Amino acid sequence: MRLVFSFALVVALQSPIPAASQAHLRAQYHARREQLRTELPDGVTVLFGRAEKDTDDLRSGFFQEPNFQYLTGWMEPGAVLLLAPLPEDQTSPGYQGKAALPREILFLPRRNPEQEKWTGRTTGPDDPDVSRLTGFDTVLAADSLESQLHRMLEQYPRLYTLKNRGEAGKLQLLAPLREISDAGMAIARLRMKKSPEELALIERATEATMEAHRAAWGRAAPGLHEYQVAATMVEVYADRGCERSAYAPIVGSGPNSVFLHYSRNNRRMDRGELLLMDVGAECSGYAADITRTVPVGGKFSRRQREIYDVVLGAEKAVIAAVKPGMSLRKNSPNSLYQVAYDYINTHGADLHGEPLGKYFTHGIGHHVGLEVHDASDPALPLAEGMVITVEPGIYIPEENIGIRIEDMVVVTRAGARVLSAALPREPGEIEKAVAR
Ligand SMILES: [Mn+2]
Repeated sequence: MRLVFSFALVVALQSPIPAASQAHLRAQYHARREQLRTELPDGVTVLFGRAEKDTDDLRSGFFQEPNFQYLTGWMEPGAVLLLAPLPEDQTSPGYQGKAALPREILFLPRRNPEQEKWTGRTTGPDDPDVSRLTGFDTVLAADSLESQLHRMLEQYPRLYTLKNRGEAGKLQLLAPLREISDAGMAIARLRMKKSPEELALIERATEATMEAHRAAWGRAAPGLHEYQVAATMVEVYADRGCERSAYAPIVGSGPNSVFLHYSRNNRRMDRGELLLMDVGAECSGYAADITRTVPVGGKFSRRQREIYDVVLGAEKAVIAAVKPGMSLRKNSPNSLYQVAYDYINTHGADLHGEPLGKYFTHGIGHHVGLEVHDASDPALPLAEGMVITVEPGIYIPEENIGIRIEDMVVVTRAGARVLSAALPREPGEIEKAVAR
């Protein structure tokens, strides 16, 4: 049941699913917009969904802007969301004018038969069932945004949008005399804590990603190219119903294992090398992010194993330290990064007898959700219901050793639950799984 439901979360608005869950989904998106209004009580918020032509990249199809998806669930291109704050005290001056305005409007582009020949049927603002399909009482044509915005701005002083998006400039043209404030942090703070429905989707992405890693272990062998391993992994999660990769697969063998975001994936691997796979699925919009490092041919060298054990020890130390109040930031009193760094720097050594801390060259983790590096307010400590990765690594180019172990973790009331715990990390188990 949960699977059926969670699968429905994103596609609900376009596919026939039971009326009860449609109502539930609409209620969830609506509740998020209500929360945002509470966060931004003094102004009008305008958010732009992605347009069909936002990018010239022909390698990927349309996908929705994640903040827009979070607040509306609407997955068609070119939509705009306009939110007014919650109605205030009814006795205050000006209340009558505000009460006459819609609290929220979804703007949709008018249907365009020429465009539909290329990209398919869209929902238009005049479609008779548009309110039911979108979950919005007021749905208007996108070309009326300007007039509606001006009506709203007569009543409210401030204007919010996502300032890092290109449309912020467009909005400034529509309201040249207004200072535009950023809604990004307020939405990020909402997105940090995952609902049970979101957790179910993240678990589904994690399951599919674990299966992809297992398939890669069965395939990786001397003579194979990195992209072949990547292809096997992508095939597995696509076959499990995940629509795309959450990020470009990172499959690095031997000397490539030390490059943090290596994605050329074009090298032929040899026996005895390390193979680092940082690959994750996106399912119904939600990402997973898992890394394992395995020995090609099935046996870690003594030195590889030494370094592996340090990374694994650091990962375990960090997971044991995860709880509400801890932080992902490097320089904070409850820093999980510091836990990893201290472990790494006090275990093992490089070829010159130096401690290994300097080879841990990135952060300890990040939030995961609609985006693999999910929106977050870095000043906020971890809290129950947040989903993060824990991913210590050691990269020693001089030895062609790059090892990262990355797991998906939910912060619980007292500690952590590792969503990817079923995917082996112990070196003995890994060797068994890749042996040939
Ligand atoms: Mn990561």
